Amino acid sequence: MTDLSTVTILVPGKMNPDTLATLQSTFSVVRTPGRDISDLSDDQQAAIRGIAQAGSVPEALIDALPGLEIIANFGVGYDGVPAAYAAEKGIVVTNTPDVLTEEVADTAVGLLLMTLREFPAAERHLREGRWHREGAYPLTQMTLRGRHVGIMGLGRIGLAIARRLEAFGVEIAYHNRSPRSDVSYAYHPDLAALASAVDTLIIAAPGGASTEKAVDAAVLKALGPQGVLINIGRGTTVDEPALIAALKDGTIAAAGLDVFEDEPHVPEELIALENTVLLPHVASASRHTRKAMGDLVIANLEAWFSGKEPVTPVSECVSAGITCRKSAGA
Ligand code: NAP
Ligand code: 8YV
Repeated sequence: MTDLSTVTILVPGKMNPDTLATLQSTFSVVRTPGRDISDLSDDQQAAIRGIAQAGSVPEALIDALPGLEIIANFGVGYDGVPAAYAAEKGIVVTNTPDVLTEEVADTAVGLLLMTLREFPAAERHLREGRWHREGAYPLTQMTLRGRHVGIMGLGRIGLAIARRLEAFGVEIAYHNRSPRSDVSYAYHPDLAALASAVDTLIIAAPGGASTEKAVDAAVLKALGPQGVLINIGRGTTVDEPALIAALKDGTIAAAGLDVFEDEPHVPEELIALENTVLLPHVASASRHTRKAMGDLVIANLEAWFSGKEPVTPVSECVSAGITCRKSAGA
């Protein structure tokens, strides 16, 4: 049985403080401010057997760590981790599915209502004393009533959003690369066709090459002038300049965004627009859910270094058949 306190884990950059504290009390943790490990000695680099991180892992970092066995990603989305590259080298990647699904779906529905019913602007109206001085906040042009919602990415989170929206009495359709056999919502194999069929498009798909700029000018045009875009997936899935143009010229009506192409940089043009509601990537950001994510990061590392299979390996590692330890007792 491996003594986990002898196992060296690199934790680069920001990490949830409670998770970091548990990592530090369980493993031998090496901290670096970012992904540059040039300040670590050769011995320190050679000792690293695991990475626990939120964000990205450059291929060069993987190449620089000869003893690396596992990358435990703090987050379900692992578009910042070259999982296929790691798998080729026999390095396991894990993520944090399921434990954040309900929180993120709650946020998506909240963001949808905030965007349609202009709640942030209505609240500002009250706080600025304008209700008292000028009277009631104007009636909103938009409502959830009668809306037809399309979901790009009907996976764990997309389905949790759909189930919530069923209770709101709206019609639902979706686009994935493959249809699901367990739902009766209308399936559209083409994203632009989904956008044409609905007036509200919610993105809950992963980032990465397969979804890069999938929501482009043509999809926004198909969504139409009553159209509302909600993105809680990844910013890279939306062509941001095309979205800004569409919001400015009335191609679509409004957008609610929790994620952006180049976080934490949000284009000034998006911030200046009145028909946007912008959140700083907070969909899973409660103490409750972040603790559950951190616990799963730790459970994956503990399982691996105790000689067991990781709890939640990503699909690239499962397909590569590398979820068992490379060498027992290593
Ligand atoms: P999931 O269960 O794997 O669902 C992903 C869904 O997207 C699947 O239905 C998949 O269906 C579909 N999809 C994948 N690639 C696609 C493509 N190229 N085109 C169209 N559809 C595609 O993942 P999840 O747990 O629901 O998480 C989804 C994503 O949400 C994460 O990857 C992450 O980026 C994002 N997220 C954001 C936050 C936040 O804080 N804003 C929090 C958590 C998660 P097919 O395989 O059939 O295409
Ligand atoms: C977190 C997320 O904000 O799980 C994801 O994919 O985007 C979010 O839950 C992020 O992972 C924290 O680093």
